[in-house]
Amino acid sequence: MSSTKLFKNVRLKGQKELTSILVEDGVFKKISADLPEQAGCEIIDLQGQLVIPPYVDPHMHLDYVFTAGLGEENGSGTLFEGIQRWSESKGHMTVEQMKERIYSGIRKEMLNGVQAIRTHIDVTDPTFTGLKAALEVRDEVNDILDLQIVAFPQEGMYAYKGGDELVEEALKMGADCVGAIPHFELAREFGEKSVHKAIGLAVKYDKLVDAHCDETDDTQSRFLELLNALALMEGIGTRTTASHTCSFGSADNSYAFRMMKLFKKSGINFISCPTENVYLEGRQDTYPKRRGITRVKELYDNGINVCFAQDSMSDPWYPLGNGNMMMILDHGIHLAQMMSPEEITNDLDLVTTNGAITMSITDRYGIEEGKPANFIVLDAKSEFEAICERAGITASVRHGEYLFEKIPAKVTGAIDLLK
Ligand code: 17E
Ligand code: FE2
Repeated sequence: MSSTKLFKNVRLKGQKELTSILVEDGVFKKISADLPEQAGCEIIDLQGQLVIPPYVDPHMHLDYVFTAGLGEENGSGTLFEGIQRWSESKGHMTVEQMKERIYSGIRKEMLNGVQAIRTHIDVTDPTFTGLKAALEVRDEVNDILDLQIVAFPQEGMYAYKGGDELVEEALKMGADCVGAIPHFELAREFGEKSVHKAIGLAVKYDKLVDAHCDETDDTQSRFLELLNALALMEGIGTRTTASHTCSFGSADNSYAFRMMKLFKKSGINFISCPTENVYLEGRQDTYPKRRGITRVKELYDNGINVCFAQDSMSDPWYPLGNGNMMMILDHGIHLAQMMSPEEITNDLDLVTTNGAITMSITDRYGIEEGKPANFIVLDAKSEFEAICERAGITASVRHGEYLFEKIPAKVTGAIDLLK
């Protein structure tokens, strides 16, 4: 028997008038202001709340969730000490323990309305504990979450012998994307070699690419330029992502001007992790102190796909993080100065649609007839209110079914007089 639901009084992005959404068998059947109430159809009144596609977190390290306290503290607060601290403490975990932490990270994100996550998983561990755990979880959550796995060489591909082979093995085991960390390799030449390798592997195994790229304030770190060029030459720009690209935020304007044209040509995607990188970068600066954030606003204005991500939840790099994409967005639009009326109307794209474009999942993502009925409901009546109030979510719906509903806090007391 087919099941139908009619969501009434829905406010969609950029629309003043309320509309209705008819869902049949888990798919958006019809989206229109005047849909009749049919017999046998469940009616749900959303009372003018804003309905948007689910949040996407396109850059997260689920294998690191809640590992902040396992080893020595990252006293310098830098990326490089983070890598050292992780290296010292990793390797003492079973697949089951790893899965437990991955699940706790996913649960936190999903309770904040996320329904798609791309996770980097450290594969510079010959036992592949993290990868085995993540592959199992990916299968187990398949119905409720789009989970993509990046074969990420946290300790480099060429900083020790055999690193590149581990990445290749991880792809054979089932990782979806090739990762890299060129700014961590021991010399520029090895960084370049790792970028060549990542693109080569993506072509060989038909995988996506997502490189940690230039996560440093060093203006000489320009692996992004090579990543983009190789992706362009192979015709896989839209399947390639440059994550972090902090140094591009410190680059000279004339260089950036030239690069923007080339990014546009390749179709490469960008991910900025605003909370994480404002915390990790600028550590060698005194004042003025850099923010460590890539040129988000300028990429956006040039029509290049850019999105925001969480990156960490209490790991050796960053002590906080809870998967609340509205909080990430709030930090991101402050740091990137994206608050004109027009920008505020579109800012939610940075944590929804643009992340889905980055993940190459737009065939099954978005509020459009014929697509899976996946959406979230915000406790707000407009984009402005959502962002200004950092609105929470009141529901997350997957294939037309509630994953959960949240009831907004009820306020009572003398404050009522101020109505
Ligand atoms: N590893 C890395 O290389 N960079 C980061 N920002 C995190 C882990 C969180
Ligand atoms: Fe990262």
